[in-house]
Amino acid sequence: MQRSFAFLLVLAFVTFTSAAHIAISVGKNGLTYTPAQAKVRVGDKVTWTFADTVAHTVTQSTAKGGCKRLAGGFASTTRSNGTFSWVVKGAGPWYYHCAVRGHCAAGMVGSLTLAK
Ligand SMILES: [Cu+2]
Repeated sequence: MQRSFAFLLVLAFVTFTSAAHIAISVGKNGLTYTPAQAKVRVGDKVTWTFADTVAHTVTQSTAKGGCKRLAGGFASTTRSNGTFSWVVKGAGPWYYHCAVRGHCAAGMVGSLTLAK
């Protein structure tokens, strides 16, 4: 009885601390993020991987589908390789776009929303 209770405690601990790793590719399929919409949980680590011949950014937006940078929001540098990561905090949803000239207007936007 005592042993199974300890096991349950361990199980609960593992369940509550297992943050997921969300992978999003940048520019792999044109001016897009793949996936463009991702479900996340608080504590998850989101990693965008840049792999394109042209440079892009991951820049948090002020509004859904918007091309304006949110002051104090997450923002990567302009790059064509490497990664940018952000750990989910707050209630969301979070919207982001590519700040390279013309890319956001061409539809290069993404969103993160909390999984129910
Ligand atoms: Cu871009």
